[in-house]
Amino acid sequence: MNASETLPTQFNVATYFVDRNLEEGRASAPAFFYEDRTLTYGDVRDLANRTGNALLELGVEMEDRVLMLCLDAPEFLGTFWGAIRIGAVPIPVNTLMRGADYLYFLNDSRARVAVVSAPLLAEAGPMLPQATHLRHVLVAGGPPGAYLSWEDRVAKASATLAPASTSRDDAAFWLYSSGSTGFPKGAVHLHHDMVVSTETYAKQVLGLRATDRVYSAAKLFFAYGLGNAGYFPMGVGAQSVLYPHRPTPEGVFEVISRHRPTIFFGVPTLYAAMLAAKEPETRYDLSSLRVCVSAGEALPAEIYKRWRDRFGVEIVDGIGTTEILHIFLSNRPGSARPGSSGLPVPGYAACIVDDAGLPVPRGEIGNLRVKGDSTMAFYWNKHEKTKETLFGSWIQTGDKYYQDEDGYFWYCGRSDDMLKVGGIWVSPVEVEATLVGHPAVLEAAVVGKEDTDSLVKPKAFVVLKEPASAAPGLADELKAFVKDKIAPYKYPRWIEFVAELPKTATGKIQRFKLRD
Ligand code: 3UK
Repeated sequence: MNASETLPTQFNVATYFVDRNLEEGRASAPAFFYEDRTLTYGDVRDLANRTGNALLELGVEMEDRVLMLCLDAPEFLGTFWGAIRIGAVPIPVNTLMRGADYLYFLNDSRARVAVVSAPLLAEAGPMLPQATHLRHVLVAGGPPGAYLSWEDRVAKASATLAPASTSRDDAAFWLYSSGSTGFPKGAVHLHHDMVVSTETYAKQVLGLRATDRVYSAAKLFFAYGLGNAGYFPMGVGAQSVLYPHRPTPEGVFEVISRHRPTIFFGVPTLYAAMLAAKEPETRYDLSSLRVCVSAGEALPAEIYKRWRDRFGVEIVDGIGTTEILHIFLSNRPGSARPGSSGLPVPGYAACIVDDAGLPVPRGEIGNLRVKGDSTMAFYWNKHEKTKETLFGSWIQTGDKYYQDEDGYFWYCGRSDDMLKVGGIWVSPVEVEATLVGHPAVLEAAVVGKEDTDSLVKPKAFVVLKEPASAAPGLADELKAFVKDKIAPYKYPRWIEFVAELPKTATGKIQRFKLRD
């Protein structure tokens, strides 16, 4: 699908996802369930317009960035759509990160305004005064402290707001993506991108329609969750369940039983943890589900089979990236090939190339390249990374794949050292650098190791400064040390003490030698 053939040149994507629902008569139809509240499509429109006006009153102009450190809550919806409506550029960021990460996002994006959910102020608060371009902070859902109250500002602002005259190719929002080395990269997405993902994957693979009710365990700040629970349902007038808490297996089972969604979106690690829960089928009712979706990392065939046998519903695995916005290779409900990533989503093309960019023979492993009109325009301020990633209409994902004789795509690992842990990026380099900050550690190397569910978790090989006098319990101390210093989900689940690390002649750690 090419947006230039279907969308007008002047196009504000907030009208497509917000206003169209009202034009189609859904003003009082439920759109979001949040805690004990129901937000109708009319409520969402008002929330977006009021937030947009509140941002305008703070001096936010077209193209200004607005950083969003938001839980899955009304402030996310209001800020995301309100900012887009005025032609500003919202940047939802991962709420599981640390203060230093937030300072980087603020300064790299030069955000003028930040909207922060109150519970996240404890981590981000100390960094806010150091952000060079930040003028105002709005705090939602709790005491604003030294900052402005999002609720106050939004309540006082007008609910009438004409959309800014953006073009379909203006920047609409950014999403940050981590790499193995260097700082995260801001993927710049345009006004037409969300339309493309909705018209292709959501409608043509999932068959999403107004009678669906979705629940995504992956939060809205991930590209995956943003589509699943944010703009996909709005694209068809469906309903979405927002859950601002940590998606533990029990919590997720409870949400599904209580809200009875028709589609559930998870990641393989969560499906494995839900399968390990104690007799969930006797305590929870999953009968509302017509399909489950998995992405973020490859879904092992074993988990697919166990889930289907246990709950009688299929998990449809598909691969997406932050840069392509959503899923571009996917299995189809009813005809999955377990363990594979399926076939290209209608509207996308995929090919496998060697390191020179030439197609490899069918069945051989190579680099995955994808063509589709939801792909980012570029990485903000990262020209070299952009050139290494985009090739005209094609983007190289960094994944190794092969295609079988029937055309199905099979994931074979990354071409860099990056790990996907519970569907979230972990850079071995960052974990190693953190471990080396501990006084007992001389050197460290981090690689992915499969757990009992065939899902990858970080494992650290550590060389100690004084191995002979290592304290008992040092491995646990090192795990706690990493959890305390960087985002906790990155900590090594196993630590093995070794006398030395395998290295190249130039002293570079050979992680591949540690992988088995
Ligand atoms: C890996 C997969 C095998 C792969 C995402 C759905 O995960 C998403 O985006 P990210 O930018 O990560 C992208 C990378 O994750 N990956 C994702 N899904 C699969 N590997 N099988 C899969 N099914 O390495 C890819 O390059 O965090 C997922 C929708 C939108 C997304 N952004």
